[in-house]
Amino acid sequence: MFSTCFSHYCTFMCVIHSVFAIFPTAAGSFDHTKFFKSCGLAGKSSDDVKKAFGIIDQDQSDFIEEEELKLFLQNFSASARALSDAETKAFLKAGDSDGDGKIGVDEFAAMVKA
Ligand SMILES: [Ca+2]
Ligand SMILES: [Ca+2]
Repeated sequence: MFSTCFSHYCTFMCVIHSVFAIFPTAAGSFDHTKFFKSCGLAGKSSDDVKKAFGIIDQDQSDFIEEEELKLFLQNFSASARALSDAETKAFLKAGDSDGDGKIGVDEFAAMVKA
């Protein structure tokens, strides 16, 4: 999926990949706060956070919909599991502050930096 190195994405994706040692493998164990902290995204510039958003927003709709959120981990590793429905809903609820059922770039940034 993102196996090609896109210059400036490369460093970013390498950081992300390095967290796989601590990656949640058991269903129900995903914790987005821990994830963003451990992958270093929380400390990235808002430009980098926007780039990450653009990767997760696969259909370029400017929103991360539930379906994209479910496959969130697979953007970082093709072999990662999909989130469970419960995890996806919890993740969405945590980020969706205006309640429209999807995550905008501002909501994403707020969640990453939380
Ligand atoms: Ca989208
Ligand atoms: Ca929203």
